[in-house]
Amino acid sequence: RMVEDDLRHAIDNDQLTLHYQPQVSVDGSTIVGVEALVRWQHPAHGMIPPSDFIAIAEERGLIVPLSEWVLRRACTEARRWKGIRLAVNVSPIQFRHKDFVANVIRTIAETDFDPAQLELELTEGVLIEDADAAEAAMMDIRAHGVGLALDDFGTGYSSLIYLRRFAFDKIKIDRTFLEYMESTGESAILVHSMAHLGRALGLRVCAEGVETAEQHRFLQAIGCHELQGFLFSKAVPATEIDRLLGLDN
Ligand code: G
Ligand code: G
Ligand code: MN
Ligand code: NA
Repeated sequence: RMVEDDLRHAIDNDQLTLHYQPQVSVDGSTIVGVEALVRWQHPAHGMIPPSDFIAIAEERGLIVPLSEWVLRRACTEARRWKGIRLAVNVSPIQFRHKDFVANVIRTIAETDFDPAQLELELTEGVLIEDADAAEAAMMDIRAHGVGLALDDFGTGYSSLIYLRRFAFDKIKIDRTFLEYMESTGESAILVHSMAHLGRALGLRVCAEGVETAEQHRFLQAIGCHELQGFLFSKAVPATEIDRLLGLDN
């Protein structure tokens, strides 16, 4: 109850903030997008990571207002970053809400954001429950020009079937595959296969969690399109993205 009241208060009183993690071209030279990642600056407990409150928001019926706050803030801030994509995470419960697509489209319109610059990151959990409804919502979103990425790719149960059935533009290879890549060799084979599969299906391939130059070289060699990870940048405040893009304000 207390956490719930606290979180509701945070949503209504701007205690939430967004950080943005750059997504770079595969040679590492150019920022091609940013992923919005929410943080909670709690007056008593300090910075609370999303892993600690997204699940609570989902359980307590707060994920819709929380997500609307995130999308509105992200579109408002990212509007000045011309020519780069804005990626926003979507929770399964948010996605299944009957007004999900309408809410997204309304927020884009109200913030005057270019739908072609927006990409929603869905996880497999989004698709599991009612595949027909999910398919319809995805078609609707894409018809409005918004892109769709399959997040955490490779970690679910039926990722391959989903690629055939659902209209994604991109896969994001989960960072757990990179974590142990150097040590085993098997992970490298899996990452290579996922990149090949994505490309063969005409999808953009993004690798997440890139931390070392060695991983970078490998991911470039196997034909990933985009990279994201601490080697390039952690998630940073909007003003830092301004600086990275050479905007002064
Ligand atoms: O930024 P960090 O590594 O702490 O993020 C942890 C998790 O929280 C990631 O899985 C990320 O997808 C999720 N997350 C971050 N921001 C949002 C958000 O705005 N909405 C949803 N649904 N998940 C988010
Ligand atoms: O599940 P999702 O992909 O949305 O989660 C993004 C999360 O991954 C964020 O919490 C972000 O902080 C984290 N992250 C981004 N880059 C790296 C990285 O290079 N290494 C590690 N360990 N985590 C990362
Ligand atoms: Mn993500
Ligand atoms: Na991910």
